[in-house]
Formats: sequence, C-alpha cells, structure tokens
Amino acid sequence: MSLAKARKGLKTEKKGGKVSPDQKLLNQFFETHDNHNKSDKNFKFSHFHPGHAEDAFKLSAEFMEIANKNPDNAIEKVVEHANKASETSNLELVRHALMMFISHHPSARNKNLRIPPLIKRSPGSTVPKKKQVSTAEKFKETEGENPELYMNWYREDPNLNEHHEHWHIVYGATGVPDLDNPLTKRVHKDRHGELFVYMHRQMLARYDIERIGLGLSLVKPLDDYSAPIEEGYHPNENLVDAEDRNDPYSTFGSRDHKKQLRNIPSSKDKTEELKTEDMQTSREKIEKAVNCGKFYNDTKIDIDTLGAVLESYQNGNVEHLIEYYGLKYYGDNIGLHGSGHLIIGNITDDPGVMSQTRVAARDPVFWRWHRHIDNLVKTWEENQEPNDFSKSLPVKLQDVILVFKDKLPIHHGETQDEEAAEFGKKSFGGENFCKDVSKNDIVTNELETKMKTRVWTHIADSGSTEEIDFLFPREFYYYFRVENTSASEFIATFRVFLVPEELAESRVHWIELDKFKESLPANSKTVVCRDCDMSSIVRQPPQKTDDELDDTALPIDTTPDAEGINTNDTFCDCGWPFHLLLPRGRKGGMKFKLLVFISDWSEDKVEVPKENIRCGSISFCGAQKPADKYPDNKPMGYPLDRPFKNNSYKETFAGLNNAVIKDVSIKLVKDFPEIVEGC
Ligand SMILES: [Cu+2]
Repeated sequence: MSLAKARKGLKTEKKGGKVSPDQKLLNQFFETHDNHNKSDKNFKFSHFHPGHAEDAFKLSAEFMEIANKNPDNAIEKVVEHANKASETSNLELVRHALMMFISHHPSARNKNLRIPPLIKRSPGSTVPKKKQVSTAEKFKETEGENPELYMNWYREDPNLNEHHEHWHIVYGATGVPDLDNPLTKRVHKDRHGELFVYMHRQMLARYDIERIGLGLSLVKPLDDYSAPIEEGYHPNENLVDAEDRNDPYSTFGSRDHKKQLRNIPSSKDKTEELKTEDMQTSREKIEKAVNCGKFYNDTKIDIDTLGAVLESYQNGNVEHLIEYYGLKYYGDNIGLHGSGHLIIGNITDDPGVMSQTRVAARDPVFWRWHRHIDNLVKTWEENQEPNDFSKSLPVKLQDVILVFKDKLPIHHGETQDEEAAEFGKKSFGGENFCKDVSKNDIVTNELETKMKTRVWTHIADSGSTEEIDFLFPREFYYYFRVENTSASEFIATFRVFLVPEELAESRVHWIELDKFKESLPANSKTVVCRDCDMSSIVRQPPQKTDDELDDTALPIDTTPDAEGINTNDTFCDCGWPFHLLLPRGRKGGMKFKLLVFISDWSEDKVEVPKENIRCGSISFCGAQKPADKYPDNKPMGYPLDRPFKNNSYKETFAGLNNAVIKDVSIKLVKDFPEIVEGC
C-alpha cells in the first residue's frame, strides 16, 4: 500500500476520526486541570531540574510496571495511578511522566495512542505573544521599532514549540525505563548526545535563516555570562504554565531587557547556589577539552559524549565526565546547557519560559544560549579532518528537478505517488534523460511559501480567541535523475540539504530537508520521485490543514491490511512541523543552494528489527524502541558534519559523481493553490 493511500485512513477527531476508549481516558486526564495537589504553591516543575526529571522518570517507570502487570486494561490502570499521583505530586510532573510512558511503552504505542496535542493539553502555554501579522511590510507597521519582534511568528509557533518539547520527552535526559524491567533498569538511547546537538543545531540554523531573510543579524551567542542580556522577553499575559488559573503560580515571569544573570539557590536550605562563576569554570574546562580533542582523563572526544556532557546529568557511562565538567544543582550533576536554562529561567522570581521545554523557544535568549552551546561543539568539529569523499560510488547523479504538486497532471488521492512517478519517468526519463528540462514549463527553480492565519480558541471557558500566523510551503515533488553505472543493484541513500547562498560556507547553517533510500537497478538510468511531505525530518503524517495543525490525526482502523501492514505503522508524532519545511525566503526571492548527496546504503544501514521500523520521521526521532540503534550509521548531518575542504563547500563537493548542488530561490508570495487530497 502506498503511503499516500495509507494517509487517507487518518482523520482528526473533528473530521470523524475514531477516538479509542483508551485514547479518551488519556485525553480526559490531560484536559482536566484542577485535580492536583496545591499544597506547595512554590513548586514549579522543570524538566531541566535534575531532581524533578528524576522524579518524573521514576513515576513513568511505575506506569510501565503497572502496564506490564495489567496487559488487559493497562491504560485504565495507568490513568488511575496518574490520577492518584496528582493528589500528592505536582500535576506537571505527573503529566511529564505520563507523556514519557505514552511515547515509549508498547501498551500505548501498539495501539497508536498519542500524547494529546500541546495546543489541547496545555492551551495556556501556546498563546502567541501578540497578534501577529502576515507580511513583511505589515510587520513594520505594527511592530514598532524593535526588529527582533519580526521573528515572533517563528519563535511562538505552537507546533515548533511542541516539536521541541516532544523531542525532550522522547530523549529525556534521565534516559528511559527499560520496558521489561522498568523499576530496576534504565536505558540510555543510542547517540542521544549527538542528537541533542544535531536537533538543536538544525533548529538554530532555521532560526538564523529566517533572521537573515528579514535582514536581521545572525543570532549572537550568549557567551559572556556577566554581560547584561540585551533582549528581554515579556510573554503574552495569557501564557500560563499550569492550566489552573486560580493557581497564582501559573504564570511565567517576564524578563526586562539588559537583565544580568544572577546566582540562584541550589539547595533546599538556600545555603548553596548555582553560580555564574561556576558556569564560567565549567565552560573553560570544556573549551580546554574541545581545543585539545581530549577529555581530562585523556579519552578522545567524540560528539556523542561531548553532547551528553553538555546537556545531561544522567548518563550512566559518562557520569564521571559530567561530574568533572558539569555543575551541581540540588545535589545532582547538571551539564552546562541545563544550568543555563535554569539560571536564565530563574533570572526573575517567577520562573520564566526558559525553565520549560514547551515554551523555552519563545524567548530570544533560548536561541542565543543554544548558539553558545553549539559553538563549543563546532570548535571541536572544526579541529577534525574534512570528510574523505574520494571513494567513488557507481552512481552518476545528474540533477534534481523540482515540480509544484498542484501543477502536476495527476489525481491528488490514493494513487498520487504512483502517478507522479509515472509522470517523471515519461517527462524526464527514457530518451529525455539527458535533456535539459530547465525550460520546461512545469519545472521550477523557485519554491514558494506564504503566511497563513488560523483562529484558535485558547481558553475554552471564556471563548477568547487568538490568531496564529504560520508559514506554509507550496508543495512540490523532487525528481532526481541518477544513473547506476555498475552491473549490480545499488541502494542509494539520498541526503538533501539547503542553505542560503550567503551562508553556504557556514556548514552548521545547512538544513536537512530529507533523507531516504532508493534502490537503483543495475546499469540503469532512473528518475527517482519523492514527495516533499515524506521528508525524514517531518512529523508523520504531516499536519497541513488548520484542523490537523491543532489536532492529532487518528487512524480509522488499525487492523493490518492484506499485505500485513498496519496503515498507521509508519507514522509517529515526533519530528519537525511540515508547515515549516521550507524557510520563508523573501518577497523578492531569496537565493539558496540545494545539495543532494548520495551515499552507499549498504554502509549506512543499521540493523533494526523489522517490526520496530514504524516511524517515518527518522532524522530527529531516531530509534523506535529505547534500546534500538539510531537508523543511520553515518554521523548526523553527514556529509556536512566535518569542516569543508579548504574551507570551501564548492571544493568539498566539486567533481563528485554522487553530489549535485543546485541554485534555487524561495519566494514569499501572497497565495498559491493548495492541494486538497481527496479519497
Ligand atoms: Cu532543547
């Protein structure tokens, strides 16, 4: 069954999607907000607080144990326990633990149970800062003088924030309870530290690209811990942490501009502090290590360990490194990255958004802090040798052709992918294979985006509404023309990246657009067709309509089809939002370089049990089961994970048969036809 066909089975609740009794139980739990213990008003759960995270971890382990013991009514029993726990524990902590359970335990995953969308489960923490506007000129009229506010549409996007939160649930810094022995064993996911670096780096690259699109400077790293922070952040007054509005502690603190970091208490009796000077020491030790390529104990640095040391406070085999390079917070070790979130988040007495993963990215300082952390990793990478691409592959990548989906003479329904592939073969393959088709009317070198607005009621009781402005791409297909010059089948991994022309020499600004494998028959010239919405970075199924953006698509039926495929099996809730796939570009067009790089799948492949390959969005979500390997042998971001040859991307990829760099532009337009995928 094609994926296009499988997607037809998915519907949101509004559109008649079937909500299973178990899903209803979970939704009910998340949508009830006044059932919690209010004894300690000063307690604010933060995933960055090692003690809080560890408590949530333990509770999620209890949920797993209960589910293991009650296979017939696992969810009912788990929700029962969650309700009980919220009488004595902080509700946000319980919710966090339950989300860890839902995203990992087979009793939830095998039934396609989902974490309810952020916008439904915590509507108060998705309120946009202010009414935003749709076009570049309008920004100027309404936003006044401060150009930083132009970025609000990006920073305050509810689905971007949900992506960030979700990643930290799937890759909790505590690790995940072992599914079979949740109370006694902990699993640290494969390449967690490396993915921490990569996922945040990709968010940052996109942030910078949007900034230069608007004529702003690149984000400045927050690397002077004693300088006042230029940018302030004043969240929308309706932005709340806890949904119970009677709780006086439900708001987020506002940070005025030019605030300075201050030391914060790090013990219950307040005699100990997390100090900026200790952060400085931690940072200097890390700088020393990245500059000489070794940790203090003489072990060689690798990116996974470095990422874990920077992020984490709980990672079994590198505990001694975190002890040495990190800081202390309420008796636990904490990495430099987490300490920054806490110290910035507590710059005001009422903790600010930096202390919560689901809202942190709203604050400009989030990006500044992460750029600083990323630079530490980049320093180490830049000291490594460039990649060696001299081993030649039996492929000749000729070009990549882009065609808007709405322009293709195909039916936008179940057979869409097959028809699009057929069209590509006919138009760009066979006797046309070597023909220059750039003048062909249907081919474009200019991609398009637009801003859309959706209205959304954020406080159900009051009926109060907000408008959310969001970016949307004009959908397209890629056609890759590639020749297999060998006498045997070659399985190619296609890696697609994009960068603005002016940032092309900055490796960390290349954003991943897609990664997939394709088999190329012996001695063949193939036109490989790929739908942009299948992207390996995108949360699957992609959310496109207003309804889907604020909800979660539900399968009509989860019983396997005749081919034995559960139609919902290739989907997961993890990944970058589809509507942000392409950078916005500019009204007059913005120049980009599109890189396509083919590697040998036989070297890239990772053995994963077949039944565990369920998730379409592999780039940021990694393994399906906690103990599985990340599904790509190459370093994350490959082939851009190492410095360019002679500091030149052109030299790095010049003359390679397996790489193509294409000039494209992205234009922000008023409107374009959208695909309505009918059955
Ligand atoms: Cu993060």
